[in-house]
Amino acid sequence: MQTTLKIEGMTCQHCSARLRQSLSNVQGVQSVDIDLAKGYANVEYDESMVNQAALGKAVEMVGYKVME
Ligand SMILES: [Cu+2]
Repeated sequence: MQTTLKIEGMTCQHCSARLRQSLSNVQGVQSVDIDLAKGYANVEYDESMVNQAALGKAVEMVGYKVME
C-alpha cells in the first residue's frame, strides 16, 4: 500500500530527516520518500500492520502535521 501525505511545517533538511526517521520507525512501514520542496511524504507500508492514523501520529510526534 502506498500513500502520499501532505506535510505541514517542514522547512529544511533536518525536518525531512526527522520526519523520515519517525515514519521509518513505525512498524510495517517499508519505505519513506520525502519531497521537502513540495512538502510531501510518500510512504509505502503493509496495510495489515499500519494505517493512516498511525502514520499521522508518527508525523505529529516529531512536530509536524498532516494536511488533509
Ligand atoms: Cu527544519
